Amino acid sequence: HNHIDHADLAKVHAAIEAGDTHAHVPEYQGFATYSSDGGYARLKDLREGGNWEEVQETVLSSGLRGLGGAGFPSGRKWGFVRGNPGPRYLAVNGDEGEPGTFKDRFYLEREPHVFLEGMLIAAWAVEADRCFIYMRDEYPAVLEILRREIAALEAEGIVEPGYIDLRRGAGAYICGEESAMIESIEGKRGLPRHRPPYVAQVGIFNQPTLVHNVETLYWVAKICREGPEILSGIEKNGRKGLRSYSISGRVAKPGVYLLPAGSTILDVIEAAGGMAEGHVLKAYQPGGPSSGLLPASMSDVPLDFDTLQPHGSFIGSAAVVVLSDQDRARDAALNMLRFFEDESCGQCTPCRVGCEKAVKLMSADSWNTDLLEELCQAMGDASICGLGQAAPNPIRLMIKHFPEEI
Ligand code: L3W
Ligand code: SF4
Repeated sequence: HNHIDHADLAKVHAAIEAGDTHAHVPEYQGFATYSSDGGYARLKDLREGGNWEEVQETVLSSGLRGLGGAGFPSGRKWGFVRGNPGPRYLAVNGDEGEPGTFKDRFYLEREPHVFLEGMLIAAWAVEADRCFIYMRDEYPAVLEILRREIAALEAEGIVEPGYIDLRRGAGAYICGEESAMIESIEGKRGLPRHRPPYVAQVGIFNQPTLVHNVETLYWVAKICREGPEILSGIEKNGRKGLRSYSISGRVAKPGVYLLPAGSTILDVIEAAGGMAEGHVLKAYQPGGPSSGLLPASMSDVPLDFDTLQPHGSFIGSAAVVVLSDQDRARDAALNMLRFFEDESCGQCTPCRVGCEKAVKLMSADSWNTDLLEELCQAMGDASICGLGQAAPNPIRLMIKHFPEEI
């Protein structure tokens, strides 16, 4: 992990093109190192006389989209939240619960202040009265780092004591769904709300709330310090920007790899040191279990927002899991549905009962595909939130691509 100067965009891009995918990330950076490297100067400038609409325009022109999974244009959210009367809040979704996703942890353990500065810039832009960081309790090191570094910000007078409220999740996947997270922050059981109203209008304690994923805010700081070109200036296979792929499974070197957003599964595997010895690519999960499994024959699709939808999948949080000739796709798909069955909040019938029925039907030697298709339709059409709506994806993709296994 070589340290590369933050301002030196050309070097970062050249390093990435040369395959040094971690080059831009220095070793752990505490407050002293970050601030001596120019950290928080941008925030101070903005607070002293910046124009939030100019910053919003910069973020929009970078092409930054929500990196928790849904890919909503980040800058547009600022306008929605600003459009509603205060007090307004900012909530950071750090409940990185998607199986296979560990990119937020990667950045928080190395560059916590890039994320924190991005959060404070966004909070400044929407005039947030308070910031809540909802952090996964399964990341004890991250919690310790954040406690320490938030205390440093308070000691340095960058934020008032208590302005940043660090909250711990308790291990429920559904609390990563933004409205369930808000319920949890309010001290209630994490049940997703119906939308509309969107959280930008009615969020924490019914106030307008800006919700961003950790990595999204990390890039807000990078964009504000180095310019929108850090994302918009890189292009591959007709796609612009960068993606932090969390890659695991049958590869030689699992980890987080920052690659151009137009990368294919073959590029991602190559970055991860190739396939594990003795394994041949059979299938891959492109973006969390809700994205299901795609066959090796689909290895030329750019793994980006919008490119996988026509194939019944999506990139989500870019959690890539690689399966080999030594795995059965049906076992992995069944495991995905078991996960959804466990994690369904139980609030609505199509998801609560649908996941359970799907697990039973998928456990049969031979699948009743007509019944499964009917079940998928009901779950997709009638579930309240993304968990139940996307749970059918692994089933449908199995029927389409791996009929010989089912
Ligand atoms: C105001 C409108 N705001 C949309 C906002 C909305 C939210 C964002 C996206 O995530 C994804 C799924 C998987 N006025 C608005 C508006 N918004 N229209 O934009 O909203 P939405 O509904 O498209 O998606 P979502 O429910 O936020 C669903 C992914 O999440 N997923 C991932 C889970 C786990 C992780 C992790 O561990 N990091 O992400 C699971 O399914 O890709 O597409 O802020 O309020 N008109
Ligand atoms: Fe809960 Fe599932 Fe309904 Fe979402 S779809 S509200 S997780 S029961």
